[in-house]
Amino acid sequence: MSVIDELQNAVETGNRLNAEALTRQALEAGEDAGNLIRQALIPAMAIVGEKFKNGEYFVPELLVASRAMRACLGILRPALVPGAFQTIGRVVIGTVRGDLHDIGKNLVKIMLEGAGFEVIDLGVDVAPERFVEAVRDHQPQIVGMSALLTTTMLSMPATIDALRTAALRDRVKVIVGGAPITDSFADEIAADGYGADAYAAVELAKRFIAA
Ligand code: B1M
Repeated sequence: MSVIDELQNAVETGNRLNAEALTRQALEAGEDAGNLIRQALIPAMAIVGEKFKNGEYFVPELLVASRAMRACLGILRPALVPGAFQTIGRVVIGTVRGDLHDIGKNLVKIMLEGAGFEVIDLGVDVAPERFVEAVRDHQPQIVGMSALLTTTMLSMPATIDALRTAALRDRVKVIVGGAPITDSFADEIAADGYGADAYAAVELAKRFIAA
């Protein structure tokens, strides 16, 4: 079994200590941090989701797998966010109201920081008013919203409305993402862009800053 397969398996089964050791081992062997995320960590969480859907896994298994994933991301982070850099723009990011999923959002945050953005992370379960307050306080060029539940994705238009009501909508570009989000949903709610993954989100953010 390759180290990638072993790492995927360790995260999938929630074996944090093994996952951490394999991540360090892979980095020491010269594996690229981004590849480890793409080829081992993200597929592991996709399988965990499938098993949960099929009734093979329950919430405790989701929790231990996500704990392992987060631990690996913590190890990979320095390799993805290299040293000091010139800040190219500011992003306020959060997982929307009612939603506690933050692994994807954290990945987007790390990749944005790696690309030179300053990121203000509002965390999870972020109410529309908190996004508005953060835009007032930090004056970002970009607001990023993440949602993983079909129920909470509706907090996205609510947040965009709140920005509009506060007369802040025109001052920021809004990027949305997360498993249930699609390009057409982004259009429907008049977001400025949809990131299918963390890499797409970074490309969009760079494009908005350059425009
Ligand atoms: Co939950 N969960 N969960 N969960 N969970 C899902 C989302 C689910 C699809 C599982 C399933 O049924 N197959 C399902 C949602 C069903 C639906 O809405 N249709 C579900 C459910 C039902 C629930 C609960 C309701 C379960 C319960 O309690 N009965 C509950 C809800 C809690 C809440 O939020 N209020 C719940 C709880 C949890 C845990 C807390 C146990 C845990 C989260 C831990 C954490 O995040 N700290 C958890 C997990 C781990 C998952 C799955 C298995 C994995 C999510 C994940 O981290 N994926 C998930 C199944 C799945 O998605 N396959 C599932 C890896 C991550 C890298 O991908 O977040 O999609 P993702 O991010 C991607 C892209 O989407 C994109 O970039 C990332 C990749 O590069 N992206 C963006 C994300 N945000 C972006 C923002 C952008 C751009 C791109 O721009 C700003």
